[in-house]
Amino acid sequence: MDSATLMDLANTYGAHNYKPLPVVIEHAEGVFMWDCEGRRYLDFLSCYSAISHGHRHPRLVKAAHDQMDKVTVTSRAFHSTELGPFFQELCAYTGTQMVLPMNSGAEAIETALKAARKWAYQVKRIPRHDAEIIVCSDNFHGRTVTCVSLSTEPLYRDDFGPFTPGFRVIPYGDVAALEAAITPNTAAFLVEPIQGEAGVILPPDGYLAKVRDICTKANVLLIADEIQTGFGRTGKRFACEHEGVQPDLMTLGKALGGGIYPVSAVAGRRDVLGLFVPGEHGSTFGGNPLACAIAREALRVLDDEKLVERSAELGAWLLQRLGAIQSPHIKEVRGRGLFIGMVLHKEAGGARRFCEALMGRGLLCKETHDDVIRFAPPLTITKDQLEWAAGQVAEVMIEM
Ligand code: IF1
Repeated sequence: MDSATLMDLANTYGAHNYKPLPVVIEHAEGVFMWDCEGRRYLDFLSCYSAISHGHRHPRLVKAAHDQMDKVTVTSRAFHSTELGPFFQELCAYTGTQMVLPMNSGAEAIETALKAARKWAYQVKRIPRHDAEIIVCSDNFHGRTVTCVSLSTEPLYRDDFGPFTPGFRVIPYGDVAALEAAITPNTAAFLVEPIQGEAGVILPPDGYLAKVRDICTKANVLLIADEIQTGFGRTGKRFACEHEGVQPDLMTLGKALGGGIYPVSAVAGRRDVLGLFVPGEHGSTFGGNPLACAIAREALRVLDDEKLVERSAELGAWLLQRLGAIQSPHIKEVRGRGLFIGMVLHKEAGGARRFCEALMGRGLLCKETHDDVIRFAPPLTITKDQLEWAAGQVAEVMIEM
């Protein structure tokens, strides 16, 4: 079937909860994707950082095939050979003491919220069901009813109430607001080290370090949402490392699954995650052997191919190169590592039309919040490919 027919099918039988660019991906490899008509595109979205290893990385495909020839899912009613080693290796990679595996990022967020509330009642002795969790405006933590209950984006929440109670919203990057929002009932502060969906918003220098200090002093759990910023995307293993901050819990996802399989987890303090008792929390697929085998290899590939260092080096070049483009449309270029947002002036008429023009030139990226173009290629991209892409962006931003 050709692209038009396939798009019609999807439109006819699928809910319209997305408005995708009019391109139908037929196969992909490395940093490239091809549509049904054989056109090639450079992937500058990387499935929102799930494709940090590139499409179908050979080592990850092999790890998946090898595991599929043994056992794929068993439920957690039984142990499996991949589970313990995955837990140990993920703790080592994150510098934490314990992990709880799930599947989607939102499930990791829900798990972290439940862990924080349980810790509040059992350890901090907050009266049951009065626990409060502080979040930031313009956050994005997922699409479940609880995740949108703590969102400030009307589009994500308006038709989906009634909402989960117990959240307080403060401005992002505002240390004083955090201090003022903490009460004796505060269990945790949930924050993205860099706000991705909000438009790659970096906090003020030193913010995360001050937040760490405030949370420690107030006995409030610091939960870092590294689902999008994790695993090298920002030029460090995790974005908190830019300020040497170790959160009490961190939520992980996307690239942990190597671009092949949904794998997420909460990693953190043993005295928090250790509070879960058998039967209290779980999921059908969480920690399945196939997920563990792929995630273990994904961590090894990050190190073996120095993808974190590449992200830092190539990202610094890209930030400078995009920042040098002389275009009346560009208001600001910001980011860390290969996690960059180009903010356009309102007069530019919205970022989507620039993404459509770039698609016509063989570069696929995505706007966020109308006026920001997000650039997040796989961390395996080469300098030559990056130079070509930056050239396309420069031409579009100058010609349009
Ligand atoms: C969509 C956004 C990005 C995330 C952070 C948790 C989750 C996400 C920091 C939940 C997921 C995805 C969801 C996807 C588009 C994409 C996205 F625009 F929606 F916000 F990346 F910026 N924390 N982000 O970024 O993880 O349950 O999706 O596995 O919903 O359209 P998930």
